Amino acid sequence: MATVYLGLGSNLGDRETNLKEGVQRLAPEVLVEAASSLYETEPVGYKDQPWFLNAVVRARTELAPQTLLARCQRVEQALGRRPSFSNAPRPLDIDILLYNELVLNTPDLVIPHPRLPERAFVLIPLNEIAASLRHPVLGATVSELWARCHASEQVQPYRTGWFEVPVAPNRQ
Ligand code: PH2
Ligand code: MG
Ligand code: MG
Repeated sequence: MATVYLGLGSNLGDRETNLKEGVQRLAPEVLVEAASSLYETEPVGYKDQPWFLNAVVRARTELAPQTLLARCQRVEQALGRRPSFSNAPRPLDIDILLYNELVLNTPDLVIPHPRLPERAFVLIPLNEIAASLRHPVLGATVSELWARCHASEQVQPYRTGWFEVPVAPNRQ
């Protein structure tokens, strides 16, 4: 069983519903066991698009990294995401940030997520649920990464308690 951290983002449609639906549709293969607050964030990269809602979740899964990626992409598509240019607006984006202590470099999947250290919209929610977690390549904790991050995009608290972790008998 692996512990993974996923970054969620939405800036099209009903953003909060998209994030909730996305988390629900990852089950039962990917069980979310903790969620950060929601943050409303200024777009990074391609600027001419609506602001995002972002969150980070911790989940447990038996899926191998590539299978987890495929699972995340299927959920993105189910929520209406279609192929587009990189950094384009989307109803739902699910990025694998960390997978246990794994370091993986393949053409279609890099873990830890390569842009994690430079994104406030990832570090702020990740710091909320995993401040003392250590980055397996950089050796720094999430709170240290956040302290030394120079990101300048605006990140505003949006709401807490958007996702209730379900109490299921088969979670162990
Ligand atoms: N995702 C991107 C590019 N830019 N900006 C914000 N604020 N939030 C995102 O989730 C985001 C982004 C590519 O996936
Ligand atoms: Mg992304
Ligand atoms: Mg993505």
